[in-house]
Formats: sequence, C-alpha cells, structure tokens
Amino acid sequence: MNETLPEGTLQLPPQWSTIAPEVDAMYYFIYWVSVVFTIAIFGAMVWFMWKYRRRPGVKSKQPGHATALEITWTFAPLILLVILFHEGFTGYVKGAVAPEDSLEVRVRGMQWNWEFEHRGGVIDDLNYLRVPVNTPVRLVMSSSDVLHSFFIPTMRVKRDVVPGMYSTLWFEATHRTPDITCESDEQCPEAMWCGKVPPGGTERKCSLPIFCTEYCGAPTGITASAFSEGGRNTNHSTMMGDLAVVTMEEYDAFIEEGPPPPPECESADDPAACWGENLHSNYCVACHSVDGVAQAPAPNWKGLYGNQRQFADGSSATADENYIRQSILQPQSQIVQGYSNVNMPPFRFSDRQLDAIIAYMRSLNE
Ligand code: HEC
Ligand SMILES: [Cu+2]
Repeated sequence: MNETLPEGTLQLPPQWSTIAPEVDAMYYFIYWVSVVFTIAIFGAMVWFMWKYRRRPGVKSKQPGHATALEITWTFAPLILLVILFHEGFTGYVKGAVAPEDSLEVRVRGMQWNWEFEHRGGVIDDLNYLRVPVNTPVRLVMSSSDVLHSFFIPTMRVKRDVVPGMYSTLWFEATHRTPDITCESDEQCPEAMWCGKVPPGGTERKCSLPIFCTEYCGAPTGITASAFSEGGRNTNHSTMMGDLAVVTMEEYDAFIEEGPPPPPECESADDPAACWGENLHSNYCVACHSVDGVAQAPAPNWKGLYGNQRQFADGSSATADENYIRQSILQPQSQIVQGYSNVNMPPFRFSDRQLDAIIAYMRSLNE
C-alpha cells in the first residue's frame, strides 16, 4: 500500500475519517470568529482609550442614543450565533447517528483496558481494535466498572463510556494504516505511534492511538513509567489502545479465523494444546480445574475427553469432539449431573480456538 497518508495542521492532527473535515471546518470557523472578534474588541478598546483620553479643558459629553447602532450590535451577533448553533447541531446529529449499514463493534471499558468484540462474538486481543477501511463502523460501548471516555483523535470521535448504559459513536476510516514495524514512535507517520505487537505477530507496529480521557482511577504503587517500557494499561493515564485500519478482505479473514494463536505457542511441541491451555487460563480456569481432583464448581477436565457423561435429565453421551463443542457454545443444552445450580456462560470461539481447547483436553489425558 503506497497511498499517501493525510497530514495534520499546526493545530489539528491528520484527518483519518470522513467526518473529520466537517469537524475541523467547524473548529476553524469558531476559531477565526474568535480571532476576528478578539482583535476587533481589543482594537476598539485601545482606540477609544486613546481617542477619549483625558485632556485639559475637554469635558466629556453625555453619550446620546444611537438606535441603528444598537440594533446592529444586537442582531449581528444573534445571526452569527444562530449559524453557529445550526452548524454545530447538524454536525452533532450527523456524528451521533450512524448510517444504517454500519458494521457494529462492541467496546467494553474496564479498569484499565479496552475490550473489543466483533461480529459473531470474536473477541480480539485487549486494547487492539481493527476496523475495515471505507466502511462506517458503529461502536456500541459499555463499562464494566467506572466512567471511561473513548477517544480517537485522528477519527475526531470521543464519547463517554458510562456504567449501566450503552453509548455509541461511529466513524468511517478513509485510509488503511500502513504496515510499519517499529521500536519507537519517531519511526511512525504523523499522529501514529509505535503500538503493541498485533495479535499473532512478533514485532511492534505503528498504529493510531486510542485514549481513555476520563480520570478512571489509579491503583497505588504503580507509576506511568511502566508505559515507557512498552507496558501499557497499568493505570488510568495509560489506558490506551491501538487502532489498525485494514482492508475489508483482511477484516473478513480475521472474523473467519478468529484471533490468531499466541506466538509463544508456535514453537511448542503441540501448538494447538498450548493455545488451548492459554485459553483455559484466560477464560475457564475460574471454574474448571485440570488436575483430575477438584470437581467444583465445574467438572474437571482431566479424564473428561472420551469419557461417558451423565446428564441431569437422565440421558448420557460420550464426551467426543462434537459434545465438547456443543458444551462450550451452548452450555445449557446438556447439563452434567450434579451441576444444575451453576450456570456456565456461553462462549463464542472460532473453530480454530475450539479445536485448540479440545486438543488441550486430550493432552490432559496422556
Ligand atoms: C462460571 C463457571 C464456568 C466457566 C467460566 C466455564 N465453565 Fe464450563 N462448565 C461449567 C459448569 C457448571 C459445567 C457443568 C454444567 C453444564 O454441563 O453446563 C460446565 C461444563 C463444561 C463442559 C462439559 C463438561 C462435562 O463434564 O461434560 C465443557 C466441555 C466446558 N464446560 C467447557 C468450558 C470451557 C472451554 C470454558 C472456557 C472457555 C468453560 N467451560 C468455562 C462452568 C463454567
Ligand atoms: Cu478509562
């Protein structure tokens, strides 16, 4: 991809979204109105100070009434304010209401990470958002704990993420982010930084920054210096994310395949089982043990694969691959006997991830 990237101005970062030119036009309009009025008002003040300065022998006269002048200075600003309101309001509505055909991505803010969930329940690596280029994307955002605020400067979007309610915003990216590996921010194009290693990758890449602009709490004893060592998201001021704009084909491939396996599993003896172990420790360890002993609050995984299962409704089945898939995707379809009082949440994984979990379960039997 050799397309030229947008450039910023002295005051504003490059325009990466379709709405950015309008936002900036509004900004500059208000800016220049302020500049002109500041100069006019201060100029008039200084000029009057000089013109009507105190002089010996000159007595001040009572000012008379100037109807034309009074009407002018009442209505001229009024018209200006009406224009400003109209422009601001239509712009706001446009930014608030996503186009019908928008692609939807769920965003969850939590202390101190962003989690992104895509079509089909595919959850990407924490703090990593990928969106297709030239496609309106609607973010449906919620918070698991406190008030956060989602901000992408280059897209000109920002909205509070409030506990107990959904908030939304949308944008359409106009350029694909170039593939540049990096070690420091200076190696990246304007307004990009050297982001984290993309899921499944091995090297850091330039990305567009995502910020949380709400003061969403800070643990004691952790400093922002962790940030400079590449370790982000250790407290409020480092609650950041990386945005990658990809092509529609790349995006679809990602949804199809799901997130790639962790790179450290590539060299493992059994890469699938390694990935499955990784998933277990991320999503399942709270309930499922793998030591063959603990049976609460959920069945132990050791010895599970290939075993005969008894269900609460009296039926039974062999724990083969199909059964395990079904148990993960629709846990309530067959409840294991003795476990009717704990509800396993439904998980949505890609086929590759499900295979990895099954491979891990099998490896536990060896
Ligand atoms: C909140 C606790 C909880 C979590 C988290 C959880 N499970 Fe479960 N799981 C259960 C319970 C309880 C059962 C038994 C009842 C049932 O069959 O639904 C169960 C049953 C299963 C079974 C069938 C086991 C058998 O003995 O036949 C499989 C397979 C399974 N879980 C896989 C997973 C995977 C994979 C994950 C992580 C991605 C996971 N579970 C996360 C609670 C949990
Ligand atoms: Cu936050």
